[in-house]
Amino acid sequence: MELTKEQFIRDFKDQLHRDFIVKINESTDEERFLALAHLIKKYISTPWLERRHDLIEEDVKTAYYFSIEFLPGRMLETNLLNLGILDLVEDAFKDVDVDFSDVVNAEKDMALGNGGLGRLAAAFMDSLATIGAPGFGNGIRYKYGLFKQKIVDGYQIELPDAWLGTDGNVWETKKPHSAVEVKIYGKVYLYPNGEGNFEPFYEDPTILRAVPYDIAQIGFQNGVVNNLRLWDVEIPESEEDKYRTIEDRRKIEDITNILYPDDSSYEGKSLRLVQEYFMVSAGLQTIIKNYLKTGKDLKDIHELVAVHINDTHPALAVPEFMRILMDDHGVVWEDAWNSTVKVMSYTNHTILAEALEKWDCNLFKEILPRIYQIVNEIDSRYVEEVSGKFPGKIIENTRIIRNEKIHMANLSIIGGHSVNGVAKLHTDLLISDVLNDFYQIYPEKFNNKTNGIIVRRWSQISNPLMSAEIDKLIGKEWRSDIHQLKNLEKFITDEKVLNEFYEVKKENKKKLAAYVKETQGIELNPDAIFDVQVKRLHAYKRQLLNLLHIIKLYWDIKDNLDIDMVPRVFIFGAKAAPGYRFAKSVIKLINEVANLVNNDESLQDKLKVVFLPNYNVTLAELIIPASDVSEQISTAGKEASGTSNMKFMMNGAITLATLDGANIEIKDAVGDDNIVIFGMNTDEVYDHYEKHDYNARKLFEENPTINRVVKTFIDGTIPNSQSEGQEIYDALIRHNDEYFLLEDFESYVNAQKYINDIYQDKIRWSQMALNNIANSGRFSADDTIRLYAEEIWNIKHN
Ligand code: 26Y
Repeated sequence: MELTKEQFIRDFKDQLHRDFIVKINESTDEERFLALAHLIKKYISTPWLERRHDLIEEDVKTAYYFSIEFLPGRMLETNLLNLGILDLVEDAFKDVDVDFSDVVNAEKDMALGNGGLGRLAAAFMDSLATIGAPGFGNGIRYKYGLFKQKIVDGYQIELPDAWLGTDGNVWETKKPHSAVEVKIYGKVYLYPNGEGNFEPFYEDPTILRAVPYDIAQIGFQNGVVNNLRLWDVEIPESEEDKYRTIEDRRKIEDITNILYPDDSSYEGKSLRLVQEYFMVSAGLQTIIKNYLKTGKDLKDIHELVAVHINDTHPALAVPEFMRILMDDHGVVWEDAWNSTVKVMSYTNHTILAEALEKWDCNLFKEILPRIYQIVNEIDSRYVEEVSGKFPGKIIENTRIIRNEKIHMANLSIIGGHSVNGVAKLHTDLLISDVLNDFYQIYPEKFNNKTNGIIVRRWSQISNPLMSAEIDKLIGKEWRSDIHQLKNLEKFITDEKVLNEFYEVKKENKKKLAAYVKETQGIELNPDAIFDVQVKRLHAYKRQLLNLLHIIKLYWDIKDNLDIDMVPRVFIFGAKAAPGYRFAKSVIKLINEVANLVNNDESLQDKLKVVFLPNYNVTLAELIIPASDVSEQISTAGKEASGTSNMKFMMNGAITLATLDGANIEIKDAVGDDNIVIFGMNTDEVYDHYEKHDYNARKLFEENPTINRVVKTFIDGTIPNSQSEGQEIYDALIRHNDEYFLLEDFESYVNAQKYINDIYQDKIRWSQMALNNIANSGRFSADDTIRLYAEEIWNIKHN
């Protein structure tokens, strides 16, 4: 946008004056942040308002991305950058003597998501706007985001994340005039209406008012402003007298109160089902209402509307779309179904069986009586359609209702025209294994869309030093055309350049070290290798394998205090689902090993272990630019894609990885010499499953290193962790090590040894790092979303 620094300073002072009646030098950072956010909203209000009107008037097909999670983190810098005024504002703040980074830090991290899936949804919002595509988000305005993690005596403690405070979120705008009603519970009776359809009659339903809050999604320097719509629940005025006690009211308010803190382990909690339906119903009613404003026929709605189901949580979009078309607008089943399938598409984000959503029929029927009828009908018609054409077993495995449960993935696949995985390997596994039965029936529905990241956030915003260095070498065009990073390859043998990148990394390490010193009181040596694993804590992600190796290093040093090794700092960040016992025990053990190691002077700082509490997007922006080694060590075949792997790569960290998820594509991008791969591949893992021949105890008994390391958990070496240590020992030895840590251990140790060796060759290491940066452009979410736009949604973009 066109703006001079002087004009901005005037606008900003006016805004502060109007909002808080305060002069700039007397204002707090929070006041400055709020005024700046308000000013941004003012700058974009016109294109934001016009966007939806234009799309409706011009009959432009629009995609609606439904997700139960959105994880944008902080939005101030992204918004300024995308408006094209980040540098100008920073400069202006210098002129008026305000520290811009303090203003940035006054923003709370918006964490309406657990991890990868939520972050991806937020990234896609940015990318949709950036490629100028008509794509809007639909989600829930949780009062409490993902819990805040504290560590007390080594244990994870969860505190509520009251991110909305008392004044709400500055970026949002409440739109009461767009509220709609959503019905749940009660009974429903159908009366034939004589036109081939039924008229439903609801007895005693609970009626909810769904109120949208909109958040602008600003495209990167292109004038486009899309919308993310988050729904909140209220009691409708007409129903007020039904809710007389605080308790009664709370039951309703609870619906949008909390984000479920589970990631990849499904629990059939009725409130979650209500959340899912609430969001989907409110969103779809609005979409259909807006479509009708075009004056077009409902049976052609698929020509202007695409609805995306981000994992199965919004899968009720399928029957709800049917319901609205049929019950509210009299469309007959066949036409409604034809449109629904063309409108809907679905992304699968996991192959872990425990994360596949299934709802108990009785619970489902009680909460969503009309939707249950429709799902039943979809199921019977599906069975009828495929029977005789496919083996009974395939039909049984793919139908929606089985063993008194509703299978949400099956509903999403049958009810849509597209199913995609999130990395090549993941999609291959869906096709060959997890969803193979569906692949037999609908091969044409399957496609891959490898995940991507917002490259601007993970370079320009979070790593300004590196970005300035890149500018110096290849000019600034890469900031808007990320593929130009490839031009950095020219410098791969230029020692001066390599040294400069090395120094940039060191500066970033010092910044992180200062934060660690301040928050944890632990001193870190910036010449050590910063070896980082940050992600949700889950057995399949194998933080425990990392810890086993740390314990091995501990014994190596204790055995030989003069050992020749590059000092190593292991950094962890990970939240565990509050009910996930094993994950919490791993956190406790990481913290107790940290205690043991960091306080043992005989190790001479060769080894340090840091667990950084409350890992979130904001902390990632500090940690990732300071990392040398990116730990991506999941059991092969388990991590659908991973996205932090891409962020680390972009910041010149070397990936230490199994051949899992997008790690494989990173390897293809950088070449075998610029990544460190170890461990079993997926075929070898599957082989163990088939042959049932894995024997962890044997490895434990026969390999002396493994033996010593594993025994460390139960022999009293690690302080204050007897029961957790026992639990981990049991998981590995008595329960046969479900994720094959012990089988991959040796290979991992060797890979780590290799890292130690090459790090000593500063030039070689820096070449690897530079190669990673130069090839990271291929993981831009802008490109990913272009493929969604072209191959799934059929929407226009620039
Ligand atoms: C049903 C409920 C328990 C549930 C809640 C959250 C199930 C799954 C999830 C979240 C899954 C998730 O975050 N999956 C991750 O998605 C990323 C984006 O595609 C992938 O990169 C990552 O590998 C995958 O674990």
